[in-house]
Amino acid sequence: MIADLFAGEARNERLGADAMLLRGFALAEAEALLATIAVVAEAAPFRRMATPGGRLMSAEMTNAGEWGWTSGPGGYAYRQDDPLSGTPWPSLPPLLGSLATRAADAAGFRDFHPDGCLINRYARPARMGLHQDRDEHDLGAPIVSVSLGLSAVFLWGGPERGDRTTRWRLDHGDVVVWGGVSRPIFHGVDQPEVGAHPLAGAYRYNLTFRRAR
Ligand code: MD3
Ligand code: FE
Repeated sequence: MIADLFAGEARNERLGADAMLLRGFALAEAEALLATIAVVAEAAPFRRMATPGGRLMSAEMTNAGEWGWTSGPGGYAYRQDDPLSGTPWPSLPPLLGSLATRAADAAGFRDFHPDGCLINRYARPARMGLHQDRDEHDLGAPIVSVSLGLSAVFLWGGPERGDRTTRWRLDHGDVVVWGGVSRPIFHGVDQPEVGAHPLAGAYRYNLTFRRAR
């Protein structure tokens, strides 16, 4: 297949200032990443978290690394312990950390060393509405996002909630790096496409590597 000639080779697109889509950047490691997600989820199972307003988010989440993002009646917070077990989140496997560092580097952000990885799992009709990520201490650090499994349309807005959005299809193995002026931009993601992915079944996974502290 022609596509195989390009497997693992990044094809880059600019979403906006300081936001770079590295097509296929994680393709060579995708199976290992999915296996790692399964190991993490044995210790820290996927769960739907409650919003501060009392609704359940439709995406299921878990975390790896020193700091894990959580949501509940008390608000949003990065925590070192999984509230379900009271024990630390599973450690961030070196494979994941180095992938994030390499992707950030490829997008021009040097020395990115994440201290947490939020793992989102979407099965239709799960989606994520427009929001900003601003719970991180150092908003100067980028976020690296890796998409696996079923494809979905990502919505990329502006600094105000009502700003127009552009739509980007994120496929298995795609990596996006967001830093600088892109950090406070409103964004969200539609439910995954219909179907089954050969490696991930009915799911889309998204890993976001973050510097929380
Ligand atoms: C742009 N996740 O976990 S990843 C999230 O597909 C989140 O699961 C979506 O938004 C998902 O917070 C989109 C892309 C992403 C992640 C963080 C960002 C884009 C971002 C932070 C700032 C700007
Ligand atoms: Fe986000």
